[in-house]
Order: sequence, then C-alpha cells, then structure tokens
Amino acid sequence: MRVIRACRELGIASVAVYSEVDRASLHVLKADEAYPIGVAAANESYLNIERILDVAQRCGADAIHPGYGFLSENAKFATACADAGIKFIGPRAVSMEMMGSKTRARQEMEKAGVPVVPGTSRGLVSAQQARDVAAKIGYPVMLKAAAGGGGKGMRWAGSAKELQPALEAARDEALRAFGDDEVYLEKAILNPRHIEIQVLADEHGNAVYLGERECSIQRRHQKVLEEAPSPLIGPAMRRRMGEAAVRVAKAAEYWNAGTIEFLVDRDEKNQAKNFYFLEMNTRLQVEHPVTELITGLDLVQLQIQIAAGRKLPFRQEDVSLRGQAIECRIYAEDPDNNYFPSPGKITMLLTPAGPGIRLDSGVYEGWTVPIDYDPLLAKLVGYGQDRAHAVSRLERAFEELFVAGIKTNVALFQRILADEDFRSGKLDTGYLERLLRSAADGGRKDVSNIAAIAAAVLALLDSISKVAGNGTSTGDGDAHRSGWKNAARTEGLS
Ligand code: MV4
Repeated sequence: MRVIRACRELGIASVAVYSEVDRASLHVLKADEAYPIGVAAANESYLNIERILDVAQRCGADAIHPGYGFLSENAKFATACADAGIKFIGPRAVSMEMMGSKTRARQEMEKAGVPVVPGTSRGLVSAQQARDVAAKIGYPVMLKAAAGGGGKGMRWAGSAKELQPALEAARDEALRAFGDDEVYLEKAILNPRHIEIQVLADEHGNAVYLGERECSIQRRHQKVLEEAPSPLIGPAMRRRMGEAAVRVAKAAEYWNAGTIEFLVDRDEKNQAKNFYFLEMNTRLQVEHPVTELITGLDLVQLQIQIAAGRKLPFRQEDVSLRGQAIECRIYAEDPDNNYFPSPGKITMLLTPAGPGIRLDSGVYEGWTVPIDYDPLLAKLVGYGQDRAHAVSRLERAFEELFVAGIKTNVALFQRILADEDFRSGKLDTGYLERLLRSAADGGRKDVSNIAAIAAAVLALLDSISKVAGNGTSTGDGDAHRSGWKNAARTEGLS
C-alpha cells in the first residue's frame, strides 16, 4: 500500500503480486494490476524469485520495489533483477552482502572509523580464543552469529564458565537458522538504547542522514513503538551519529535508502553517551513514517527517484527536523495469550483520523487476517509540535479506533502512552519487559475492588435466577451453568 501510494503520486502504474490467501488483500484491490504467484507458503510465492520476475517480465515492469520483508535484503534477488533487466529499488547486491555478514560489516566500519562494540571482527576459531578475548575486554559478553541479526543466534555469557556453553549454543542455533556457524564476540552493553539513523544516498556519491529513530521499545526483538526524534539525543549527538552513518554509507558505496542501527550506552557518571555500530538494514524500514513526518520528505518517492538515476534533490544543510512523531505497530495478537497471533475476520473497523494522525493500514472491515504471515495490521502514527502533543493526539486516536472480530495489542499502547517512564523519556531496551512485569494485573490499581463487585453481582444474579427459574440455573452442574456470566466476568476482569 505504501509503495502503491508513492507510485500513484508520481504517475507510475503499480503491479501487485499475491499468494492464494492474499487474493482479497488491500494491496491487490488498490494496485493498477495484480497477479497471483503461488500458494500461501512464502517459499512458493513471496520468496520465489523466478515467479516474481516472470510476472515482472510479462507485465513489462521497469522496476521492483521489494518492500520491507521477504526478499527486501536478499542479494540474490537484487542480482536476478539486474540480470533480467529490471531495476531493483534498493542498493546493489554487493552492499547487501557486505552488511549481511556482521563480521565483514564490523571490519568495514573499523576501516571507516565508525565506533563498533569492543570485540572480534572475525569468526572465533576456538573456545580458548573466546576466553582470551573475553578476559581482555571484560564480562559480560555476547556471542553472535555472523550471518545473524535481529537477535537470532545470540547468547549472553556473564563469566568464563558460561562462555563455552554459550559459544556452543550460539554456533548450534546459527548453523540451524542460517546454515553458517560463524560466531563472533562482543562486550555486552547493559540496558542499551536502540537508536537508528536513516540515510539516503544516490548513485552519484551523495549521501545525507535524516535524523534518528528511537527504537528501544521492543519485545522479543520485535519493535512495538518507535519515535523521532529520540528524547535522549541532542543536536551534538545527532550530528556525530549522523556523520558516522554517512561514513558507513560511503564506505559501503551504498545507494538508495538504508538504516544504520546503533547501541547507545547509559550515561550514569560521564554525560557523554557512547554509540556503537550494530548493523545496517539495507532496505526501507517499517518505522520510516516517523522520519517522513519530522522531515516532510517522502522516502518511497525518493527511493524510486534514486533508482531512476536521479541525484538527491537536496543537501544535508537543507534537511531540518520539525516536531515529534510516534508510531504504534498494531498487531493482530492476543495480549491475554502471551501476544500470540490472533488471525480471523475483522467484523467491524472504525479508523481514527484528524489532525496529526497518519494511519498506514493494510486491512479493511470484512477482511480475514490470514494466519500465514506476520500479523502487522496497521501503523498508527501521531505527529505534534512536541512529544506531549504527539502523545495526546495518539491517545485521542486510540479512543476513536475500534476493531472487532480479532484480538489486537491496542490496549498495550494506551498503557505505554500513560506510563510515567515513557512520558519522561526513560527508555532502554528493557523498558517494555519491565512495564509488562510491573503491570501483570493490566496496570489497574482497582482490580480487587472490581473482583469484589463482580462477586457480589454474580451472587445476586444467581439468587434472582433461582427465584425466577429462568433456566440459567439448570442444576446440571457448572459446565452448563451461565456461559454468559462467565464471559461477563472474564471481560470485567481482563
Ligand atoms: C547487543 C546487546 C548488548 N550488547 N550487543 C539484539 C538484536 C540484535 N540486533 C542485537 N541485539 C543486542 N545486541 C551487545 N554487544 C543487546 C542487544 C539487545 C537489543 C538490541 C536492540 C534492541 C533490543 C534489544 C533487546 C535485547 C538485546
């Protein structure tokens, strides 16, 4: 949907591809043309390079925008596009490969003078080498898969005796997940913040940074809420990180849109925070709207123009940041069942709008959310003059939003937005786990009062039904008795 919108504004016809279960998807309804590419299993459709290129050639497409999932960081796909004479809207395969290997990326960053977390920039050759390096840089350390990213194949070791089992576990997981058991070691940064810099570069050697995004609010390596700018970054730090990010892009001879992820230290004593290169995402990211809102740019249009060979239409000094944007990722997942995916039919949908609200959605009323893919439904983005303004607009928008038929995580955002630590910008990558643990009762302080009232009401209803003989108390035991009462009780307490 995001790419279709950019194309339409540029006067470019769009072509959607879809798997069997996505026949009725919003992007299929809205694109100028749409073609089926196979069954639900991604290997047979959205990851099938041959079938996608076959459609592209048959419909006469000039270019392919890979979105932000599936093949978007796949160097083989970028190469196959080039070989087929179709422009891949993204960087070259060589840049993707450089960043795909985390050890190679670290070597390149060291050469470019970009700070990396202390550790090894080549795969570990033995447990003894791991012990030597860890002893030198100090515990705790992290073992990471060179082919990894996003937390897969990552292990923590707090001491020398935890190191060997952690190394073996990381190797094992890396081999199974990526078919490559190369593992390297980094000093563990405690309670880091996850901050990323958006870059744009053209095919003529020009590169700019577009400020940062604060992405510390995550759960199990899945981002939940992102904002720009970060409440923890001032102009001097933004500039240092931005200039480092541009050095990364130049070192990789990178072009198109990219994001450099950094870990940022806590600054207990010394005011100067440290930042360390973590990895580079060689694609547009889900959370790009917050950068669009504070810069006034259309990143997807710019991606298309860059791919068409144009020069960047502005310089670094022309980029200015204004206001605050906060994105909430609305997922079809069940908060009462450990945030498990909750697919199904959307029986009713009322969407928010109005000042400072952007809703990037892929769903509509009557559509059935399939179980086959990531259950991200929509991104609700609030924009305001400052953080408090953006928060109040989002709170208002969440009151307007109504989704029925499926479970969603919207209540989680209402809790985050109301939380004191969030409002005062006290964020790190442990924030969300702390919030969820501290509020196991859903954050309600009045839960025991509600339970007492519910018990009294139920006792009263029970005695009334016995007198009235209305059939809710049949005497066949609990299984039959008052399913509606149980439903009401569960709803009242959840
Ligand atoms: C780390 C780290 C602490 N120290 N590396 C997690 C995903 C992957 N991209 C890198 N990750 C981390 N690497 C060192 N040396 C802590 C994390 C981490 C994390 C990073 C970003 C956002 C959320 C996170 C949650 C847990 C751990």
